[in-house]
Amino acid sequence: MTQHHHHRTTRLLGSLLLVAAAGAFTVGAAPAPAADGDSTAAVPLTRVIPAPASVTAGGAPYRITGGTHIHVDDSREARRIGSYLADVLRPSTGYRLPVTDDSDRHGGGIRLTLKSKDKSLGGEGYRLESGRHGVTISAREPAGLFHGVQTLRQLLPAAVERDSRQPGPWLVAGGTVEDTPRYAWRGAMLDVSRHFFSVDEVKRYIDQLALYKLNKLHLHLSDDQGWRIAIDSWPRLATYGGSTEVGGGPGGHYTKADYKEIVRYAAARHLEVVPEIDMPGHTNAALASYAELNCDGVAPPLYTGIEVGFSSLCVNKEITYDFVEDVVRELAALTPGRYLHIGGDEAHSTSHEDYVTFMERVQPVVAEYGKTVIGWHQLTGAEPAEGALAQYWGTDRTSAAEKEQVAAAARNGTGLILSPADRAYLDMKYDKDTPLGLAWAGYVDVQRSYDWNPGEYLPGAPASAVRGVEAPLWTETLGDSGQLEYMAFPRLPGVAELGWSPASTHDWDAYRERLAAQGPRWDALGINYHRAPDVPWPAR
Ligand code: NGO
Repeated sequence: MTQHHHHRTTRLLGSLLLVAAAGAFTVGAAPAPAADGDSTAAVPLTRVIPAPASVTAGGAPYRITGGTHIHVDDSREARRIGSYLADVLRPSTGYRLPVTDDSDRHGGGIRLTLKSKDKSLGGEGYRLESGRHGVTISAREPAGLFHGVQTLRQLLPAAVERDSRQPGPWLVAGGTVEDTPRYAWRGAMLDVSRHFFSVDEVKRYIDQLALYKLNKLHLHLSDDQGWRIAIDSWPRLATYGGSTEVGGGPGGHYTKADYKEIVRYAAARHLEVVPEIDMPGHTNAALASYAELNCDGVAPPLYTGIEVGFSSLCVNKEITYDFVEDVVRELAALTPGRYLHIGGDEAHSTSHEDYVTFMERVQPVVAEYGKTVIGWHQLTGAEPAEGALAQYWGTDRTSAAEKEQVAAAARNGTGLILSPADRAYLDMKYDKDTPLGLAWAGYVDVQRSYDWNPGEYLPGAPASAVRGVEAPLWTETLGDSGQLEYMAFPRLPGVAELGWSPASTHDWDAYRERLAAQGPRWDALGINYHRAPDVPWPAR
């Protein structure tokens, strides 16, 4: 980030306070009644985000009525997903929708089964068939069934998302959807360090990610402004290092119980939590908490501004590696997922030599505790460990040499997660008038965030190295759910679609129509989205 950027954002924070004071950004403000269009016509099977891999429309629609049952197979997982679907449908339909484990028997209604024999569905795919007598979603794995349920939600009128009884009718168009993801990695990152977000705020975001079939929640748990996860062997990290945030607010941290609850909630929605401890830079909160981590033995004060690149762990002190190992051990124990993100970006206060030394010592520690390393793409300036993934966050202005360094690593086996900042960063302003966010990577309007191809994005990187995409949401300027939503919606679904849908479905003109149809859904859910001018939203 440039100096220019910092001045701009400092001024921005001033105007942000004025906007907040005027109450322009409220969460869950009473939405106007949804304009659902002709309420007797079913939503076309193609009007889903992410675009399904294959759709065959035709035949009579299914109508959910007061007599509909949700039939699940005899597995615990199918029952759990059936109950989740019932929880979505009951408040708005007002129907009982009992969940019964008799999907093997013939009959109509909604049927959820994990007994699909179709190997091509893989671990996340599903098949949805709808006709006069019912809707059947079949999959091989729970994640696929869950994604199928998200498709079913979008095939029902937007009003189905409301929490009070609505008139219906509740039609599901006839036909078949067969759907599997393009990429295994479809992530969203939330920066809980620059501003702290409560467990409930994180859960709210998880629910929004699940709607679009995202499957990774990357939590940026530490930075200069705050350390957000309790580490028993270094307790001051959280109690002191977590005690503030950008702007000087009270900050906060997750206890281990809080964190486990986030992991559980995410897992129930088929998202894997990927924890990040950023190092060796972006570490002021840790350095402020323990004087002995500093090369000069003096703890700096806590930091509440938005500069970057000024802090570094002391690469030549042994205690640094005791610290890293303790943190990695405790974090790995909290992490059922495979990955641990070690940051590695903007280590401007660490010499190149020290950076390489540090990464050489730290990556094996991650492996020792059974986890696979992810780093921001600067990790490719050192030697990425076997199996490591690099998260690319460059822009069109990134130098050819830096891009080539990442591409060379990719040719060498390092997997890539693509988060180009001038496309996928949800904290970039949409345009000059956006009251929140940053602009160091330029303005990112909805079309720009959607209109690129991850498979061909990085010159010289083999398409097979691309594991998927991730949309980071940095929170220097964002302090509550309403503000997160304003930046994430409507861009987040576009990144989700890049991660899920086959490239052959990619078409901005068709996408913006599908996206517009999500507006009434977000109104029904109380999501504070930006009514971007490049999307033809229906009138409210
Ligand atoms: C950069 C920087 C972060 C900022 C973010 C703001 C990365 C990987 N490091 O992205 O510290 O918060 O930009 O957009």
